[in-house]
Amino acid sequence: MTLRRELTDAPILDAAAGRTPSRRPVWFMRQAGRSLPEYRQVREGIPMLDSCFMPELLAEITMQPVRRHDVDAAILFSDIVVPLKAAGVDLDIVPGRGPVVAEPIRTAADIDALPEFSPEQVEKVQEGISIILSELTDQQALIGFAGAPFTLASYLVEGGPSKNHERTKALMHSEPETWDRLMRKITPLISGFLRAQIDAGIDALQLFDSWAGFLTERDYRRFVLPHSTNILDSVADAGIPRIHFGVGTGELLGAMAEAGPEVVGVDWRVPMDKAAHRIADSLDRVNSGDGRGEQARALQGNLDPALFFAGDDALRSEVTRITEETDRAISEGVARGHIFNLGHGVMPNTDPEAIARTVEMVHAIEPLQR
Ligand code: 1CP
Repeated sequence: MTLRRELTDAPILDAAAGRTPSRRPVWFMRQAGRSLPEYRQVREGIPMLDSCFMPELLAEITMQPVRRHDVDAAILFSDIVVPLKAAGVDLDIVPGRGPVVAEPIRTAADIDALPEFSPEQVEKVQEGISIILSELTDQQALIGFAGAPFTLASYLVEGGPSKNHERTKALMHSEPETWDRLMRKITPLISGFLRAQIDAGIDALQLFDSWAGFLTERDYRRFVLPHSTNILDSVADAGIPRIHFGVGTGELLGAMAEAGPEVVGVDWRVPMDKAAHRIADSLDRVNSGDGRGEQARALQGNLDPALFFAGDDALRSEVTRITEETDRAISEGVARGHIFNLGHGVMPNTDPEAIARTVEMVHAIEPLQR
């Protein structure tokens, strides 16, 4: 087991904790990957899921965007289906499509037959984390991650990427007990994968509930929130910032904040100040009496990834708008800090130069003094 690094001057950790960072922290979801020619080169001929279990390769891919773009964090190169694969579920990541599960999970018997996860299955990932930590500076954080139960369950139930998640929704509504059984089966796997990364020394973690935005708030609260809360609770003792993010989650921001993360990732559709108010209002309602400032969370986001295609003037004006909105929310006491990011991942054919220039634009704006 690795001892956790003591990072006293890492902008991301300062922003997550509500301290003034030495510069405005920025990283991008999917910053590693197909937008980078050096990624395409090292991945050539190596299947995606194989690369996630090759320590030197996964460390190299994780470091590529950090070297090239001067972002303030690395995100572990892996995938949300890695713990399922490691445990022995028959699945693959199909180029151009995404994760495909050989035998979709739809009955109680299928759920009971899912294999258990144990940390030795991801030793190669832990070795990769050690290499990455030896290459990062003390200002750069390593973010580990896992898929949240709804998003992971969607791949298992649908058998692959889904446009409407209809089988998953059908299962939760028609057989709530079976749904609950599935949630209780995959929760330890997700917690276990996060714990393995924590033991290897990650500095922060993100729980991706990418597809939660397909649910109504009512269904999210009933079928998902208790399980995501359990996962975040299970890793609270690590004392590292926990980020929670989903796409199209404008209506769910308050509920997702109730799951307990220090940082809420905001999709690009919602203005940051509005997001902050929704979160603070919701937390105020559940923890009445604690005072508004206590309810504030740090926010992460939320540039539309399509803006990388729009040229520098448009990019600069969006970067300015987003930082101003967030600074206003921080000044009003409804947000605790800001980690600049996208409102979803980098698209594969993005020009890496536009990404690097955006990092410069964010770093050029003085952080709000706290
Ligand atoms: O061959 C390839 O290059 C495959 C493309 C690819 C990559 C680069 C996949 C398949 N996964 C990844 C890496 C990955 N996946 C990272 C790496 C770190 C980084 O951000 O730089 C991360 C964080 C993920 C997490 C992930 N996988 C999510 C959550 C984040 C999000 O984008 O919402 C999801 C939903 C997946 C599933 C997945 N894996 C791959 C694809 C193409 C998909 C999405 C498929 C779909 O649309 O349903």
